[in-house]
Amino acid sequence: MKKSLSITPDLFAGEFQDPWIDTIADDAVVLRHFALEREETLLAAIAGIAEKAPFRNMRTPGGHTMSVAMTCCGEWGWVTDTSGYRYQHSDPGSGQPWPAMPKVFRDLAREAATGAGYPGFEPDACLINRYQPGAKMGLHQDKDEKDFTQPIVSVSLGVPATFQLGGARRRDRPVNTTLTSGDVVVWGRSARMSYHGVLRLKPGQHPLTGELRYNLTFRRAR
Ligand code: MD6
Ligand code: FE
Repeated sequence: MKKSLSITPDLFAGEFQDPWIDTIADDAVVLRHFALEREETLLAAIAGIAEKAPFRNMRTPGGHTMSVAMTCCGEWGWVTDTSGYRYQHSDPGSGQPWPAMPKVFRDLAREAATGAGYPGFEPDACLINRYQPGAKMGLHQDKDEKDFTQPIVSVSLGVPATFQLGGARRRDRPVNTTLTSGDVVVWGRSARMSYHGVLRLKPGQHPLTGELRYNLTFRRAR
């Protein structure tokens, strides 16, 4: 806690906390600024992964090319092509196993999950999303995992984006929240199957990522 000079009463002692927690829905929280001190380390790790497994714009089963570029690390990588969505051990681009999940990633995911009430989270999959201005992620559910009792931990880096969190039905009206660099979303339990998406990225600048936004999504796939 900050020390205050005795001539000014410390009226606000304890009221300004960083990081802090915002609850955006039942069983869905944003740990604001939780990863802020690790931004540079995380971005360096992303660059290392992308050297081995480059970002690519994958195809959806419907035949569209996603505006968000993706790569993966960890035991399981999430992929999509015209035959569907799935988790697989290898990068379809190279045929090689996905790069290992860096310790800085695993530690962050576990600490964030613990902070949100999910101790013992051990992700085996990390999807890395890269948004350029204009990129977006339509409303979807994350349902390709095996065990829906496991939470999802999602880390935002770079340019801010508007995240939409709806309900269990696509038509449920979403709530919008702005995610800035270092914010970590953790959800599970009753929110685990909620529809969610990211609005078109607005032009912006971040000192470490330029015009880009990155998102790390940690999951237990199997
Ligand atoms: C993104 N996130 O923030 C996309 N999914 O770029 C997701 O699709 C997501 O943030 C499940 C849980 C948290 C998420
Ligand atoms: Fe998702």
